[in-house]
Amino acid sequence: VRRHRSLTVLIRLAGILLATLAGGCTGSTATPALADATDPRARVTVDVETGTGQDRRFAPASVSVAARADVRLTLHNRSGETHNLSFTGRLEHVRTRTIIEPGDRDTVSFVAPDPGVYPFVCTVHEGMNGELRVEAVGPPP
Ligand SMILES: [Cu+2]
Repeated sequence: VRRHRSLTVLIRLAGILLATLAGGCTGSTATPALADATDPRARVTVDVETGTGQDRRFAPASVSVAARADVRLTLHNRSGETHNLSFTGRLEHVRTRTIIEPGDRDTVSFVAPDPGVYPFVCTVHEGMNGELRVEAVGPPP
């Protein structure tokens, strides 16, 4: 009978200890998860292709990212001609190498600026253009 009682006490103590540990864990992991979800410097990968053959266009011609995101934008030249992707205006320092050969890719990295529309062109082909839409960072869902 005595043995049975001390076992019961041990089980109760273990239960209290587990409850305390679980509570401590929940409290310490909640904050970093929330911080990740609202991190304004989210990393974003953007893929743009050219049309094939002599189809001189960017596909898609309009891409969107969140303001202040760390953007890695890749242009994949799927055509039979050389192309590039060069921003104009406030983002004009962001450009791939001037000559991307057919089949090749080039990647540029930059921080998305304030919300707005930022045009880009291919400097080899007049009229071949697209836009980056930078969206305001909204409240977490
Ligand atoms: Cu071009």
